[in-house]
Amino acid sequence: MGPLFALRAGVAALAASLLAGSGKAAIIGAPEPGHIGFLPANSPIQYDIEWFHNAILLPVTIAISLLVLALLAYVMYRFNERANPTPSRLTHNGPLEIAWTVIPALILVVIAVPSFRLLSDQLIIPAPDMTLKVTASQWHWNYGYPKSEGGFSFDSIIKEDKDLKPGEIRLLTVDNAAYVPVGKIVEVDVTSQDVIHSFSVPSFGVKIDAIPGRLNKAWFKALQEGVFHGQCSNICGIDHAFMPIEIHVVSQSAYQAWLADAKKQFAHADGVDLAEASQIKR
Ligand SMILES: [Cu+2]
Repeated sequence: MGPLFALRAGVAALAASLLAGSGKAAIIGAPEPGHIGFLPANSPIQYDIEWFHNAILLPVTIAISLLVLALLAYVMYRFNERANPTPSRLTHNGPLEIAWTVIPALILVVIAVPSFRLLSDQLIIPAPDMTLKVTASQWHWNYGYPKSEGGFSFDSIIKEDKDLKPGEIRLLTVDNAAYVPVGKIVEVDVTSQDVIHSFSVPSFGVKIDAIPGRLNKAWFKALQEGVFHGQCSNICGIDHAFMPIEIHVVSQSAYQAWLADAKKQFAHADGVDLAEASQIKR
């Protein structure tokens, strides 16, 4: 966990309680006009990613760029043909060469420590409270809920512009969103049934390839309620840009209510699509 995590999680909790008071799920994890930088963080991993970027990578990048710029400016001023008509013939300087090898190596070590820690936090999945199976297809997502949650799955397909209701975001809204409970560890099992896609939800710090014949795992713990969007992030064909991800993070009671509803709406027999099964019989 990043040092700023506790403070920022507190701010997120405050925002969540304000949101709960308003009684509706606001869209939090989506871009806005003029937006730069990350989408609002909503998982411990994403807070750590932001901290790593803002506290480590940005300062290192800016400091090195300024140093190189200053050296270039000094060389241009001090060693140009007019200021320094007879140049030095020196070609080697042992201490200098050791310094400019060792110092960058040390900088990389400093970056590597939090980087590897973050990577292991992402890849070592804690004991999940629920598992969401995500199957990519050209060009939509299918969400599968395990037997413990009712055992059903459904396709999640982009809403066309003409079907959008007020407040729904063009190109990011789907017909059937996935629901997850707030504050619970959700394991995401990602695969594909045709080509390689990538399941990416920036606010959760999740981006993982969906590969046919393989099951890739990621996880997140959503810290506040709201609607969070993502997109397929691996060019997968002509409609790659039109397979958005929409995840609603809701309270446990709202999640149970949605489950009860979804079980009826997406009725499946033992994970087999009834429509598909009837086709097989014929
Ligand atoms: Cu895709």
